[in-house]
Amino acid sequence: MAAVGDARTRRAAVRESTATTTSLADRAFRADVLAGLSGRPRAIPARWFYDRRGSELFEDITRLPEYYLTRTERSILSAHAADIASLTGPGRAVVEFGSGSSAKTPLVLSAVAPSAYVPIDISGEFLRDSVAELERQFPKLPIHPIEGDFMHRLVLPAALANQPRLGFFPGSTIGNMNAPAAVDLLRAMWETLGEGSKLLIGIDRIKPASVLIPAYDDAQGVTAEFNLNLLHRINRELGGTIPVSAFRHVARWNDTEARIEMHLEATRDVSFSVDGRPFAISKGKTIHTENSYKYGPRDARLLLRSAGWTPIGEWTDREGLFGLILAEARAIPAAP
Ligand code: SAH
Ligand code: AVI
Repeated sequence: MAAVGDARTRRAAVRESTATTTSLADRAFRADVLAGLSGRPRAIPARWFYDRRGSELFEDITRLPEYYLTRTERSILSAHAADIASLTGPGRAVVEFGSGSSAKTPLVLSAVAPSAYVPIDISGEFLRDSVAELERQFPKLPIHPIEGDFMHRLVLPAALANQPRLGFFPGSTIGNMNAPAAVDLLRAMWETLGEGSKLLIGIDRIKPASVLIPAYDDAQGVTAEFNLNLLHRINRELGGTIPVSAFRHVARWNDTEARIEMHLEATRDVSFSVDGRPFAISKGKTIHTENSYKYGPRDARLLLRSAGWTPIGEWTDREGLFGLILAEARAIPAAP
């Protein structure tokens, strides 16, 4: 993963590191797609949604009336920025995981008087545009973007050595992992940020399917386009011949697992190739493309504790749709 240096050399360093990061990402994308189409059930990890087009479509999703998550989390952040800042204290380096457009970041940066900002995202071009915008808004703040997969080991820029840290993981992106992967990631964040660090994390809550399904299957079809863009991406980047119009977007609430599932369902028997390898999918069969797990308040706190993060503050909206938790990395005590 590519950590990027000081302001003077940042752009050149990003360009240099991007070549390596990109070719590693290309290989990982190819491997995940070929394995995912060969396995049963067919499934491709959700992180591959985010090429430039996918990141733009996600931004469109955040503005949909049905997609309550973004505006709710933003309203919680605005309402409680001062409380959050008094619990974190000033002068921390803010490290954001899956920063995307960094649209919510100014709310945090303005409140916590950070010493530096480190946005991490797999969607490189989009990350660079977001950083350029933030540099305009916070001209004195050192910004060190990292293009890469936050599921892999992460080395923070040397400039952050000895600086206290605040992790920021908004948007309920943690919900796109199953519980073991979520705990692994939270533990890795603990290791990366270090004991005494804080983590501000947004986690979407369990609620009726009548609210959840439209949030993931909106009337304008933007989420459908976001999901189908994965097939376009496979065709573009992996020499695929997938007939995209033969697939439809499906969003399901799986109550047992407490998750929204997104699938791409074949509307007829199809055969195609990817990277020269043949595949066939029968009518009605799906490719599972995303899980979005939802958590009750106690579940969310347990998840954090399981990875060594002790909740020290929690905020929600009036309807209790979404939870924002501030947690502290404490040494994990021996039982009991
Ligand atoms: N934090 C923003 C964006 C959420 S969308 C918000 O709250 O609105 C999820 C973001 O995480 C996308 O920008 C995507 O590119 C990024 N992402 C998803 N999986 C990732 C991974 N494994 N490593 C790094 N970034 C990832
Ligand atoms: C980024 N992530 C938390 C979004 C979610 O709600 O699971 C991605 C998304 N998928 C469909 N709509 C939005």
